[in-house]
Amino acid sequence: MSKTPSFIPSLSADEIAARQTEGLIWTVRHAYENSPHYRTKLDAAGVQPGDIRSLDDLAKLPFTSVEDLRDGYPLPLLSVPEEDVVRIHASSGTTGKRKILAYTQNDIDTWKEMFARCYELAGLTRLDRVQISVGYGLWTAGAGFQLGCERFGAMAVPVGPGNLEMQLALAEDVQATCLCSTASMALLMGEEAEKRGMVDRLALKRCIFGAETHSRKMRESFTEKLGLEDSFDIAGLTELYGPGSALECSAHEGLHYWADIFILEIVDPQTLQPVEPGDVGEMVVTTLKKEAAPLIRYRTRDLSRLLPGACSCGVTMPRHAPIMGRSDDMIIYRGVNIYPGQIADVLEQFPQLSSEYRIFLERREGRDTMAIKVERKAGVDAAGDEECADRFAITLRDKLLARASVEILEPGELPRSFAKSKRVVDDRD
Ligand code: DLL
Repeated sequence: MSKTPSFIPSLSADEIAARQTEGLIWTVRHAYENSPHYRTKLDAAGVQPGDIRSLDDLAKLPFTSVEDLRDGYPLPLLSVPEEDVVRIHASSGTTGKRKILAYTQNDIDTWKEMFARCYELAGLTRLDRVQISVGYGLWTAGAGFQLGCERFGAMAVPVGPGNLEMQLALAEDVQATCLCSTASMALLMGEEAEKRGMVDRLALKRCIFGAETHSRKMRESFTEKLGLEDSFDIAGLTELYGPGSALECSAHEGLHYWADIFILEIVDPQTLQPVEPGDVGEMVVTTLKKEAAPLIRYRTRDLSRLLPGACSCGVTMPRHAPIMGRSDDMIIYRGVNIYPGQIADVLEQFPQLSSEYRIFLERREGRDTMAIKVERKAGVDAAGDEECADRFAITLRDKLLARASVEILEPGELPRSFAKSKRVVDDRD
């Protein structure tokens, strides 16, 4: 077998900075000259392409946000003639209109290289059999995992999500070694494999999972139920090609991101000023070679932090922490700001409960109420439910300063998802 080539460039910090400078200068000129939308924005901010000469000049540039994607819909930020567009992808978007993004062939090729690096970082070889159990079609997920897998040279098994019976039968028949899915889908597969007592017949060693936040508990649960050796959190968003912008390495000390393909800034979402190195803030990305729809200081709404210092795995690409959630996921409940992930954190303290939860918000007689539904783990005695629910509610009150009613359901009773789990049902106005 020919050796798997290395896709991950070993660049020093100076080399990365040089590529970022060159890419930034190119991107601003390209966007200014070819996108009426960017030209108007940059003119309004008093910035001309010639003003951008170094990475320090990034701060002069205006931010781009999801609102900018509405302008020019269905091909927002388009910066190439339409004949150069070879594909579009879309994501549902949290607020109303879907986000559609266009790609040139070079954009697809960049994405492909970026993703091949992810498979390499996750320790795959060309002999791996990669079961791709995320959505194909308009969503970037299936297309991204597939492109990267073929470029890397492993065997893609393009199943798509859903149909657990078929997923497991196929995983057994082809002896798939790597599962690519959301954390929710991996959990579903694990639960089903456990129910059928078939984990010993599976050959899955790794799972590359992403597209949503996950808790340690959720990861431990699917790792154990699927009999995995290791799992890797993968990040990405439609606006930035799709999945594959960053991946955890086997050291599990954060996600390496491809700093020669985009610049990542972390800013305070209120002041839009950079946070102190290592502090949590909103992830803002600027692409360095994206042609069809370049991003200039695009506000992703995702919250994370940079992890300074070198990684013990030896890869020189910088790292960010796992994505903690989206600023627009924040619930304001009786004047307190709560992120769904904080409920997951509380769950970590209750070994008798599963990783799953749902938050229900209602307004009754002018007052907000919050009900949290969690699940007992299989094999745990239901006699302890009442005491456990009381303790959960007290922990929530102490940690989040929020009063909620807590209900403990039977194992597996909460709805499961093949894609991204919906954790919050907000029925307030
Ligand atoms: O979810 C792309 C993707 C597919 C990534 C499969 C990884 C795996 P969108 O539908 O545009 O694209 O949603 C992007 O999902 O802004 C984050 O809020 C969230 N997200 C993506 N990856 C992670 C992750 C895909 N690893 C939005 N952890 C992003 C937490 C994630 N959240």
